[in-house]
Amino acid sequence: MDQAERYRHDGGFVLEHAFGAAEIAAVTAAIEPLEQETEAFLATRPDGRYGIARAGEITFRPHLVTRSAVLREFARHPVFCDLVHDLIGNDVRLYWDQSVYKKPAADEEFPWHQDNGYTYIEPQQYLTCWVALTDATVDNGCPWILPGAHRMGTLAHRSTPLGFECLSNPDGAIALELDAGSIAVFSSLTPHRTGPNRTRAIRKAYILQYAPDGAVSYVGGGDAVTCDAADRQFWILRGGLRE
Ligand SMILES: O=C(O)CCC(=O)C(=O)O
Repeated sequence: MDQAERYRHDGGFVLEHAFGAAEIAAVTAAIEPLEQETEAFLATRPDGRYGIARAGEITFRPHLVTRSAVLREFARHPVFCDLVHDLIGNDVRLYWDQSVYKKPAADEEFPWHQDNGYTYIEPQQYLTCWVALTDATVDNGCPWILPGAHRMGTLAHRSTPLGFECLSNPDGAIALELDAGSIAVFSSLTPHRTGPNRTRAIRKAYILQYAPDGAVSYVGGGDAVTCDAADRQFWILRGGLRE
Protein backbone atom coordinates (compact mmCIF):
# COMPACT_ATOMS: atom_id res chain seq x y z
CA MET A 1 0.00 0.00 0.00
CA ASP A 2 1.49 3.38 -0.87
CA GLN A 3 1.57 6.26 1.57
CA ALA A 4 -1.42 8.16 0.12
CA GLU A 5 -3.47 4.97 0.26
CA ARG A 6 -2.31 4.31 3.83
CA TYR A 7 -3.34 7.88 4.76
CA ARG A 8 -6.81 7.30 3.33
CA HIS A 9 -7.16 3.81 4.81
CA ASP A 10 -5.42 4.09 8.21
CA GLY A 11 -5.41 7.86 8.70
CA GLY A 12 -1.64 8.10 8.97
CA PHE A 13 1.81 6.76 8.13
CA VAL A 14 5.48 7.35 8.89
CA LEU A 15 7.65 9.18 6.40
CA GLU A 16 11.08 7.92 7.36
CA HIS A 17 14.21 10.06 7.34
CA ALA A 18 12.55 13.03 5.67
CA PHE A 19 15.15 15.44 7.06
CA GLY A 20 18.89 15.19 7.58
CA ALA A 21 20.77 15.68 10.84
CA ALA A 22 21.85 19.23 9.94
CA GLU A 23 18.27 20.30 9.17
CA ILE A 24 17.00 18.84 12.44
CA ALA A 25 19.86 20.50 14.35
CA ALA A 26 18.96 23.89 12.81
CA VAL A 27 15.26 23.47 13.69
CA THR A 28 16.11 22.39 17.24
CA ALA A 29 18.47 25.36 17.68
CA ALA A 30 15.75 27.74 16.49
CA ILE A 31 13.27 26.29 18.99
CA GLU A 32 15.69 26.26 21.95
CA PRO A 33 15.41 29.92 23.10
CA LEU A 34 11.61 29.79 22.76
CA GLU A 35 11.48 26.57 24.75
CA GLN A 36 13.55 28.27 27.47
CA GLU A 37 11.11 31.19 27.44
CA THR A 38 8.24 28.74 27.81
CA GLU A 39 9.79 26.99 30.82
CA ALA A 40 10.63 30.38 32.38
CA PHE A 41 6.99 31.44 31.94
CA LEU A 42 5.69 28.19 33.46
CA ALA A 43 8.00 28.72 36.44
CA THR A 44 6.12 31.96 37.19
CA ARG A 45 2.81 30.11 37.51
CA PRO A 46 1.86 29.15 41.08
CA ASP A 47 1.22 25.52 40.11
CA GLY A 48 3.69 25.39 37.19
CA ARG A 49 0.78 24.86 34.80
CA TYR A 50 -0.66 26.75 31.90
CA GLY A 51 -3.52 24.94 30.16
CA ILE A 52 -2.16 21.52 29.27
CA ALA A 53 1.52 22.51 29.79
CA ARG A 54 3.30 21.52 33.01
CA ALA A 55 6.67 22.96 34.07
CA GLY A 56 9.48 20.43 33.78
CA GLU A 57 7.12 17.80 32.31
CA ILE A 58 5.53 18.82 29.04
CA THR A 59 5.68 22.10 27.12
CA PHE A 60 3.64 23.28 24.14
CA ARG A 61 4.94 26.37 22.34
CA PRO A 62 2.66 27.48 19.49
CA HIS A 63 3.24 29.87 16.58
CA LEU A 64 7.02 29.52 16.42
CA VAL A 65 6.97 30.70 12.80
CA THR A 66 6.10 34.18 14.06
CA ARG A 67 9.42 34.25 15.91
CA SER A 68 11.90 32.45 13.66
CA ALA A 69 12.84 32.88 10.00
CA VAL A 70 14.45 29.42 10.11
CA LEU A 71 11.15 27.85 11.13
CA ARG A 72 9.14 29.89 8.62
CA GLU A 73 11.37 28.51 5.90
CA PHE A 74 11.18 24.99 7.34
CA ALA A 75 7.37 25.13 7.18
CA ARG A 76 7.72 25.56 3.38
CA HIS A 77 10.29 22.78 3.01
CA PRO A 78 9.83 20.82 -0.25
CA VAL A 79 9.03 17.71 1.82
CA PHE A 80 5.95 19.45 3.25
CA CYS A 81 5.04 20.96 -0.12
CA ASP A 82 5.00 17.46 -1.64
CA LEU A 83 3.00 16.03 1.25
CA VAL A 84 0.35 18.75 1.20
CA HIS A 85 0.10 18.64 -2.57
CA ASP A 86 -0.57 14.91 -2.54
CA LEU A 87 -2.78 14.79 0.56
CA ILE A 88 -4.62 18.15 0.52
CA GLY A 89 -4.47 19.74 -2.94
CA ASN A 90 -3.21 22.78 -4.81
CA ASP A 91 -4.10 25.61 -2.41
CA VAL A 92 -2.78 25.06 1.06
CA ARG A 93 -1.83 27.17 4.08
CA LEU A 94 0.04 26.49 7.27
CA TYR A 95 -2.70 26.20 9.87
CA TRP A 96 -0.71 25.76 13.13
CA ASP A 97 2.79 25.02 14.37
CA GLN A 98 4.06 24.16 17.81
CA SER A 99 6.90 22.43 19.58
CA VAL A 100 6.06 19.77 22.15
CA TYR A 101 8.84 18.75 24.51
CA LYS A 102 8.21 15.85 26.84
CA LYS A 103 10.64 15.87 29.75
CA PRO A 104 11.99 12.92 31.75
CA ALA A 105 9.65 13.80 34.62
CA ALA A 106 6.58 13.36 32.38
CA ASP A 107 5.14 10.16 33.77
CA GLU A 108 1.65 10.76 32.43
CA GLU A 109 0.37 10.05 28.97
CA PHE A 110 -0.98 12.78 26.71
CA PRO A 111 -4.52 11.44 26.25
CA TRP A 112 -6.22 10.07 23.15
CA HIS A 113 -7.58 12.93 21.08
CA GLN A 114 -8.14 14.17 17.55
CA ASP A 115 -6.54 17.45 16.62
CA ASN A 116 -9.94 18.56 15.36
CA GLY A 117 -11.25 17.83 18.86
CA TYR A 118 -9.26 20.78 20.29
CA THR A 119 -10.33 23.51 17.87
CA TYR A 120 -13.06 22.53 15.44
CA ILE A 121 -12.10 23.26 11.84
CA GLU A 122 -14.11 22.99 8.61
CA PRO A 123 -13.26 21.05 6.54
CA GLN A 124 -12.69 18.71 9.46
CA GLN A 125 -9.79 16.89 7.88
CA TYR A 126 -6.48 18.72 7.74
CA LEU A 127 -2.95 17.38 7.95
CA THR A 128 -0.68 16.99 10.97
CA CYS A 129 3.07 16.44 10.50
CA TRP A 130 4.66 15.36 13.81
CA VAL A 131 8.37 15.81 13.18
CA ALA A 132 10.68 13.88 15.50
CA LEU A 133 13.60 16.09 16.57
CA THR A 134 14.95 13.26 18.73
CA ASP A 135 14.31 9.55 18.32
CA ALA A 136 10.77 8.89 19.55
CA THR A 137 10.22 5.49 21.15
CA VAL A 138 7.56 3.78 23.22
CA ASP A 139 9.84 4.43 26.23
CA ASN A 140 10.11 8.20 25.77
CA GLY A 141 6.58 8.98 24.57
CA CYS A 142 6.24 8.41 20.84
CA PRO A 143 2.85 8.94 19.17
CA TRP A 144 0.29 6.13 18.95
CA ILE A 145 -2.58 6.18 16.46
CA LEU A 146 -5.80 4.23 16.06
CA PRO A 147 -5.81 3.17 12.40
CA GLY A 148 -9.10 3.62 10.53
CA ALA A 149 -10.81 5.66 13.26
CA HIS A 150 -10.42 8.91 11.26
CA ARG A 151 -13.37 7.73 9.17
CA MET A 152 -15.72 8.36 12.15
CA GLY A 153 -15.51 12.18 11.86
CA THR A 154 -14.92 14.43 14.83
CA LEU A 155 -15.62 12.55 18.06
CA ALA A 156 -16.90 13.97 21.35
CA HIS A 157 -14.01 14.94 23.66
CA ARG A 158 -14.10 15.41 27.41
CA SER A 159 -11.81 17.72 29.31
CA THR A 160 -9.28 16.07 31.67
CA PRO A 161 -6.41 17.63 33.67
CA LEU A 162 -4.00 16.22 31.05
CA GLY A 163 -5.87 17.38 27.95
CA PHE A 164 -8.98 16.59 25.95
CA GLU A 165 -9.80 12.89 25.62
CA CYS A 166 -11.99 11.05 23.12
CA LEU A 167 -11.02 7.41 23.80
CA SER A 168 -9.47 5.36 26.57
CA ASN A 169 -7.24 2.32 25.89
CA PRO A 170 -8.80 1.49 22.49
CA ASP A 171 -8.07 -1.91 20.91
CA GLY A 172 -5.95 -1.90 17.77
CA ALA A 173 -3.73 1.11 18.57
CA ILE A 174 -0.24 1.12 17.08
CA ALA A 175 2.90 2.92 18.25
CA LEU A 176 4.71 5.03 15.66
CA GLU A 177 8.37 4.84 16.70
CA LEU A 178 10.37 7.41 14.77
CA ASP A 179 14.03 8.13 14.19
CA ALA A 180 14.96 11.79 14.52
CA GLY A 181 14.18 13.41 11.17
CA SER A 182 11.20 11.17 10.43
CA ILE A 183 7.60 12.41 10.35
CA ALA A 184 4.41 10.87 11.67
CA VAL A 185 1.93 12.13 9.07
CA PHE A 186 -1.70 11.83 10.09
CA SER A 187 -5.15 13.32 9.70
CA SER A 188 -6.65 15.83 12.13
CA LEU A 189 -9.36 13.19 12.57
CA THR A 190 -6.98 10.38 13.52
CA PRO A 191 -7.17 9.66 17.25
CA HIS A 192 -3.67 9.70 18.75
CA ARG A 193 -1.92 9.88 22.12
CA THR A 194 1.64 9.91 23.37
CA GLY A 195 2.94 7.82 26.26
CA PRO A 196 4.94 8.88 29.32
CA ASN A 197 8.66 9.62 29.03
CA ARG A 198 10.44 6.97 31.09
CA THR A 199 13.95 7.87 29.90
CA ARG A 200 16.47 10.43 31.11
CA ALA A 201 16.39 12.53 27.94
CA ILE A 202 13.90 15.04 26.55
CA ARG A 203 11.68 13.82 23.72
CA LYS A 204 11.43 16.69 21.28
CA ALA A 205 8.86 17.18 18.52
CA TYR A 206 7.92 20.00 16.19
CA ILE A 207 4.35 19.75 14.90
CA LEU A 208 3.24 21.49 11.70
CA GLN A 209 -0.35 21.40 10.51
CA TYR A 210 -1.62 22.27 7.06
CA ALA A 211 -5.16 23.04 5.89
CA PRO A 212 -6.79 23.81 2.56
CA ASP A 213 -7.11 27.52 1.77
CA GLY A 214 -10.55 28.69 2.92
CA ALA A 215 -10.61 26.50 6.04
CA VAL A 216 -12.42 28.11 8.96
CA SER A 217 -12.07 27.57 12.69
CA TYR A 218 -14.73 27.85 15.37
CA VAL A 219 -12.71 28.85 18.43
CA GLY A 220 -14.65 28.15 21.62
CA GLY A 221 -17.78 27.43 19.57
CA GLY A 222 -17.84 31.06 18.33
CA ASP A 223 -18.23 32.45 14.80
CA ALA A 224 -16.31 31.04 11.84
CA VAL A 225 -12.84 32.58 11.53
CA THR A 226 -10.97 32.09 8.26
CA CYS A 227 -7.57 30.51 8.88
CA ASP A 228 -5.48 33.09 7.03
CA ALA A 229 -3.58 35.06 9.67
CA ALA A 230 -0.78 36.63 7.64
CA ASP A 231 2.00 36.00 10.16
CA ARG A 232 1.38 32.30 10.80
CA GLN A 233 -1.21 30.88 8.40
CA PHE A 234 0.60 31.81 5.23
CA TRP A 235 0.40 30.12 1.87
CA ILE A 236 2.44 26.98 1.33
CA LEU A 237 1.07 26.10 -2.12
CA ARG A 238 -0.99 28.35 -4.34
CA GLY A 239 -2.35 26.95 -7.60
CA GLY A 240 -0.12 23.93 -7.00
CA LEU A 241 3.03 26.04 -6.83
CA ARG A 242 5.26 26.62 -3.83
CA GLU A 243 4.76 30.16 -2.51
O1 LIG B 1 3.79 15.37 21.27
C1 LIG B 1 3.06 15.05 22.20
O2 LIG B 1 3.47 14.49 23.22
C2 LIG B 1 1.58 15.26 22.08
C3 LIG B 1 1.27 16.29 21.08
C4 LIG B 1 -0.04 16.11 20.42
O3 LIG B 1 -0.57 15.04 20.29
C5 LIG B 1 -0.68 17.29 19.87
O4 LIG B 1 -0.16 18.41 20.04
O5 LIG B 1 -1.77 17.13 19.26
